[in-house]
Amino acid sequence: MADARDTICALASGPPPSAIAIVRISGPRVREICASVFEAGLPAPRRSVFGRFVDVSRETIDEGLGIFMPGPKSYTGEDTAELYLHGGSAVIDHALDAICEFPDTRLAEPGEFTRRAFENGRVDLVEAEGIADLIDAETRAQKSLALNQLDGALSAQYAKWREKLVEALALLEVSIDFPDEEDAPDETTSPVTNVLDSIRHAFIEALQDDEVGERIREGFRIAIVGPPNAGKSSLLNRLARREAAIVSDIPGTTRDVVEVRLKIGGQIVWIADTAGLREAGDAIEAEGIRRARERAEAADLRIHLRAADENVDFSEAGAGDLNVVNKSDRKAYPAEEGVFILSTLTGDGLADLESAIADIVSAKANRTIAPLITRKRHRLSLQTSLFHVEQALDLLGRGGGAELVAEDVRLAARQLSSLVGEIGVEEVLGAVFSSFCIGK
Ligand SMILES: Nc1nc2c(ncn2[C@@H]2O[C@H](COP(=O)(O)OP(=O)(O)O)[C@@H](O)[C@H]2O)c(=O)[nH]1
Ligand SMILES: [Mg+2]
Repeated sequence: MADARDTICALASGPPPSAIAIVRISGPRVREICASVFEAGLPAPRRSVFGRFVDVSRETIDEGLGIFMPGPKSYTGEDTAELYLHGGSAVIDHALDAICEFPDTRLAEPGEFTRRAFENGRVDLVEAEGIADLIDAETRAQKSLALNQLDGALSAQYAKWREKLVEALALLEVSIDFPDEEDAPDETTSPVTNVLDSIRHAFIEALQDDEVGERIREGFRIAIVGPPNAGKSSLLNRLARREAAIVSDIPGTTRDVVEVRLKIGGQIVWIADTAGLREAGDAIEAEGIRRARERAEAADLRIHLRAADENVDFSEAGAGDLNVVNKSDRKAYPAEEGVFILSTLTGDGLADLESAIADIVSAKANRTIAPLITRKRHRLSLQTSLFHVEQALDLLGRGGGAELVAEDVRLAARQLSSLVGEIGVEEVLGAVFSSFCIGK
């Protein structure tokens, strides 16, 4: 990322043409830019003013509303301004060109406004991720997850745990500072153990969430599995309502995993069509089958598909999987509890399967009201933190020295600090902010 002292500008609204375009500016030159670009001069703070916008040669850019928001109480914490223009590309280009005429002023990189907000302490890292997620949210569930993260609810929980760890640390310091006092260890060890134990329980509980936060954010994974020619690719195409996978009567046609992204039951769902499970014909098919099994194992839901005119055997299916018999147009299959009967050729029975998938997925999503962990980064931090807490408890149990225990507690606390970005690891910051769109 470039120098924070530059003044940055960007189109903050969607691509042109649109009714209105919002151009955003942030940085030390905002006052100077507004004083010149707003024809009537620098407006009063936080007041929207209507007027003409002009470039350095006093040529009209457009007319519209403008707001000047002085730092530090602005989105980025710096002086910022927003121009509401007509949303045509010539207007937007002219406005951005005119602003970039000013010294040390340039177009913003993706996420740079939010990065500055983070650097100026306006949001922490978890909240910044919430902002990005809110913009990317396609489902209500994703939206409420993002809002919960953006308003600091998650950060508050992590902060609370961190405080507890610091509390444990303080108790340990007592026994480090007064090692000779007879009763010191007994008096302090037990409260430390209690604090650490309650944190351990809280971490384990948060981690045992079936990854529901990640699934809501990234999508639930469904795998269609079964023998060759059962109609797996046909089913995928039916669910996707397009020809995503190749259908043929040649067994072994599907060799790699074909995935489509759909919205079912108010959730994002990835449905994977896989190679038919059989003795492989060649090395490529064998690899396809290996991938099929791997995908099935990792999936949140498996659809076991069989053809009615073949040997129907669901012995591989596990509890919670969906058992489906296809090609009912070719051969009638007797109704059976827990088995969906359909024909991807005629479409019979498909609606029932779809609504069953919807029910399962939304039940999974609604298992917890507000899952804590929404991405791998959080999970890894929490797991590492838990590791150190357990290490500390183990040491305490074996009568280990307070210094050693304290070191693990410190490492556990550090993980939570880096999670919210208090201790900035540059690569983490880069990874988080580069996923943003320009203008945010
Ligand atoms: N009669 C009938 N044929 C089907 C049905 N579904 C798939 N097929 C046919 O079965 C063959 C294998 O289908 P495909 O989707 O490629 O199966 P996959 O190997 O499991 O992916 C193709 O010739 C399809 O046209 C169905 O419901 N009824
Ligand atoms: Mg196939």
